[in-house]
Amino acid sequence: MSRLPVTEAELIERYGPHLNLEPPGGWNHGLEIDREVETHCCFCGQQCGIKLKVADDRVVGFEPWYDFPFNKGKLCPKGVKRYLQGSHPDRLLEPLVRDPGADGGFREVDWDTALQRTVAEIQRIQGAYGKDSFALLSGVSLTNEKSYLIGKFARLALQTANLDYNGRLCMVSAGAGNKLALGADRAPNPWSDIPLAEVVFVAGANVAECAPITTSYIWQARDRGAKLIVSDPRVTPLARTADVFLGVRPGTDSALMGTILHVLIENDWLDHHFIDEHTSGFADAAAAVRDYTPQWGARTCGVPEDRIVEAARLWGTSQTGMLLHARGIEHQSKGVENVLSCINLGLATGKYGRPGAGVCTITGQGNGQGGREQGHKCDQLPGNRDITNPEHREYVAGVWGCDVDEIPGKGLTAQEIIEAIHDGQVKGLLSICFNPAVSLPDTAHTAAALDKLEHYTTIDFFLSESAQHADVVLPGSLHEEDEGTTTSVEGRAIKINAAVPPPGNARLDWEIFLDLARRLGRGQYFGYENTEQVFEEMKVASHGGTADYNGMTWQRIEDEHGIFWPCPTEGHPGTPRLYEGGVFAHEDGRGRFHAVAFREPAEVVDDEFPLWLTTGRVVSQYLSGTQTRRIGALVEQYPEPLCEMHPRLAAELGVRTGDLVTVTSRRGAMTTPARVVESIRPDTVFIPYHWPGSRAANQLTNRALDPVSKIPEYKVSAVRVARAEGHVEVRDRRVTTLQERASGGASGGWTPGDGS
Ligand SMILES: Nc1nc2c(c(=O)[nH]1)N[C@H]1C(S)=C(S)[C@@H](COP(=O)(O)OP(=O)(O)OC[C@H]3O[C@@H](n4cnc5c(=O)[nH]c(N)nc54)[C@H](O)[C@@H]3O)O[C@H]1N2
Ligand SMILES: Nc1nc2c(c(=O)[nH]1)N[C@H]1C(S)=C(S)[C@@H](COP(=O)(O)OP(=O)(O)OC[C@H]3O[C@@H](n4cnc5c(=O)[nH]c(N)nc54)[C@H](O)[C@@H]3O)O[C@H]1N2
Ligand code: SF4
Ligand SMILES: [Mo]
Repeated sequence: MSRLPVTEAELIERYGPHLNLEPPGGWNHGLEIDREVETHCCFCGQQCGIKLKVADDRVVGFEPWYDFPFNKGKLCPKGVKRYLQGSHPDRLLEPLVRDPGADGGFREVDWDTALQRTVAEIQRIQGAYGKDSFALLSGVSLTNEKSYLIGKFARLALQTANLDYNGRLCMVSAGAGNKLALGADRAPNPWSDIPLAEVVFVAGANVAECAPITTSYIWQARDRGAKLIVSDPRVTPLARTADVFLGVRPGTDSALMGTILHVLIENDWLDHHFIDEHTSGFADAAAAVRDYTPQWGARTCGVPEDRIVEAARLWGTSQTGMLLHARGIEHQSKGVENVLSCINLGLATGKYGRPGAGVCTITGQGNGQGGREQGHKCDQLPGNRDITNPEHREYVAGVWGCDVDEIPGKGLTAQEIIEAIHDGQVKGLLSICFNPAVSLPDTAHTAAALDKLEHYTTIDFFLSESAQHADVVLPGSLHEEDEGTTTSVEGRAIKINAAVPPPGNARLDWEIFLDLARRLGRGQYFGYENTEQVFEEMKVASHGGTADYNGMTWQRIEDEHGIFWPCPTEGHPGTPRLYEGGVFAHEDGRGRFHAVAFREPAEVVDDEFPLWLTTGRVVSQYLSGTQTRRIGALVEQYPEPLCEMHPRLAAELGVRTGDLVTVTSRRGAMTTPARVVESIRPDTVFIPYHWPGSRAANQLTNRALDPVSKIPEYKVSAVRVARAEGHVEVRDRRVTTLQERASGGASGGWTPGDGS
């Protein structure tokens, strides 16, 4: 087992500090290409079309796919380099079982041995402690078909209520807000609406780095004269070009949006006809912001008063406008309230159901949209149905051919499952496409939970940091090895095509679940021969739900370059824009305002922890990093987490770029190089979270959850920062560019009086 490096130190020893595996001249120099396969990028929710080049059953490169309408051949650095994962020497090729005596802590076994071990443990644990003592955690880098299958597997094969997914760390605040206010959960607009907007308001989204293709839609709007408003504690690359930059203090978005609503009301920049005819609850929402004057908003959010008023004026006096939000406002213990306060601004000004008008969340993971519809959330059945609703249960039981009582009730959410492991309620875990050891808040707490499990099986194609805690590791499939559909940021279902078979003894993810179901004696519910059959059942299961795929076929999806849901019947063209004519998805057709009163984040700064910490992403790394930390060119671009801080704070601490700093919170401490930039609030530091172990930002973050969505508050913790011994050369290639541009006088540079 010497092939499997298990610790960070071993990885570094083996591959060098930057894991750069690409030989000079590239791996695929001079190879003859057998075929090009039209498919989509495996990474973010933009789901860019891409053509993968295949030689000798290996993906060896890519070509732009100019015909796919969303990205028209454009790709970001991750899309360009994604093809380097498949042939990576760390790829898992055989099932593994934990063996403390073996080199690397694991021993290779055959599939039968591995699966029997897992099944025996499921049966032992469920026999001793009850069905719900075995939990399943899933992920939304998986296709719709796999999400659907896993939801059904948990309910009918494992028979546990405790199934949840990594979208819980990502999209759930937006999902809950959308459903509460609008009745359906999807960005209401196709992205082709963005260029039609007179105002684009980007709230808590680092568009250029995390949704790179969306930038080009915003540029198109700019070319037509659109104004740009950005709210973020950091001057992100996009924010450098903004007309109005609102440098909010972390955790104050509902105060900012509430103040904007107050100003809209004071100036009568409202669409009264829309409010009267198409909404309910305006009076209560207005009452909640009665005292949210610009002075109060400025004090609370740390943003100059006149900028808030200017943002309100631009939004309120324009005919069209799009508000795009992402995790900056959603990753909070009031994530749902933040989303609702954005939707209030859309409803108040009638910005729904028309070209160029809408409030949209930008989805995160590849299938962040579809994966939150097909029923692998703890409270959900396919079609975005509610697992506690008797009619919804009855319908799905009919499709599954089971007794309705066989479908368990609502289970625990992802973070609650970790707490339940600590409490001894959950004893066994199966996970796929989820790396909680890196991605959940408070990593020490997560690691202790994983180690406390009586049994843990995980399915992955790399030995992730979570897999290193497992008893059984099953080698699953990479994106390009299986086919199915995903649903992109726009709500467009698209076709993922298989380019190559899984290498070695790795298997397709969905086949692993079928095998497990058979071994659990529940094979009768899982008689699929291929994933197209799963799709055919899934679309029936979704019929009549808000996310209705019933009229789609794989062939149509491919021929039409994707279909927007709802698409309830054969021949239905799909629905690029929701709520046309102001008709919302609630039974009364009205959009609902919500009264949102500002409250502070779960943790606030004090004398001991005087700075705000916020966390997020950089363009070249993806999520917990298991994939992108293995791609040399991406690692080169941003090799290690840097603690971004403002020059004023750096001067107070006596720190220059490259000096090591120790960042301490109530959960833990980490030491990492500083990066001094003018593009961040002086009272805030930012650390990207893509690294494990001692380099994990989640050593510091807070486990506080939003009461409705149960999303962790990744975006707000209180910390102190001190200079540590040592200095390293900072290799981040962006440092110069950012500093040069910021000092070049764009709206980016922080000026005293901008808050804090
Ligand atoms: N390169 C890259 N792209 C990705 C991913 C990746 O890992 N790497 N992941 C994908 C996934 S799953 C997701 S969820 C998306 C995430 O996409 P984004 O949400 O755009 O990315 P984040 O970096 O998490 O946070 C966005 C911004 O929120 C700001 N922010 C922090 N705190 C606050 C706050 O209190 N209020 C406001 N208004 N803003 C705040 C941060 O400064 C940051 O600029 O990206 C997707 N795309
Ligand atoms: N501090 C902080 N923490 C955060 C965030 C933040 O902004 N700040 N963001 C949060 C967000 S938005 C998200 S989405 C989560 C993401 O957190 P995770 O979902 O834990 O992150 P991933 O890196 O996607 O982990 C997925 C694992 O599944 C594997 N995998 C990927 N695709 C497949 C597949 O098709 N099949 C199989 N079998 N395995 C697969 C990968 O190798 C990887 O090990 O992190 C969250 N954590
Ligand atoms: S923008 Fe997202 S989908 Fe497109 S290439 Fe980059 S990571 Fe892939
Ligand atoms: Mo995400």
